[in-house]
Amino acid sequence: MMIGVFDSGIGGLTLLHELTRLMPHEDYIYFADTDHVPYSYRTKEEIKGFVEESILFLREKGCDVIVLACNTATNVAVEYLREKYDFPIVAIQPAVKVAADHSEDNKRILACATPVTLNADRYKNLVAQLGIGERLDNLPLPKLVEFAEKGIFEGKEVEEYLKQEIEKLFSQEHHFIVLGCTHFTFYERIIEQLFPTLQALDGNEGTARQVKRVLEKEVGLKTSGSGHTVFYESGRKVENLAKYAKLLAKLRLSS
Ligand code: DGN
Repeated sequence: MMIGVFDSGIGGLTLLHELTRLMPHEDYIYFADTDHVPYSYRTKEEIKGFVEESILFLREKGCDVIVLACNTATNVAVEYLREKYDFPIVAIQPAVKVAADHSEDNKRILACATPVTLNADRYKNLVAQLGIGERLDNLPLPKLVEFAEKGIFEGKEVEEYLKQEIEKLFSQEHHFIVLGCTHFTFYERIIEQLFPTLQALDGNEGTARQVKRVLEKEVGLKTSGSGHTVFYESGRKVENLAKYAKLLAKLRLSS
């Protein structure tokens, strides 16, 4: 079984990590669209095109299922892609449902994502369906994607940015902070250290379980792989590939 995992850059490694924990014997191909990262300032039409091209590459490489490990891609492109293609596509989504299900009605939820995700109809419809609009605060944190892509995972600059942005909306009524961008998971510990009353939630574990369900139901999960992961990035580049393998290994060591 070959599982294709897509993100604009390194963020999807945090979901790939969950996938390999849950299904260690499957094979994975990770694709990072580093020619176009960050997606935060791109138009919806541009993002749709980038994501489509990337997932077709993963299909050509033999992936049985495609995982959008990019909330921005999900919110802009997943409907379009599912209408056009009949292979299974599992897509991550900001974990606002988990936050809603596990918090009391008088508690507020802070949801962080890219501006594209927070402005997308798909995300707004999800919030409306859950009926949590009144107790939800949305906070775009696009600079975290840029920090992560530059390999800056800690330090004064990151802490100051997080403090300044989160303090704009933070109150003692907030219980959960939703990390609605896969790049943000790298900063989970720092956020919880800076704001000890906040509990961070991301969609990685839930999405990994969903991939397993889809494989079992639609493709037939056979643990015949060797647990191997291959990395690719757009533009036929290779310069970041060693970095991805190292980061994935680091995530494994720290969990
Ligand atoms: N990792 C992407 C997400 O989950 O939204 C961020 C993409 C970006 O390029 N801004």
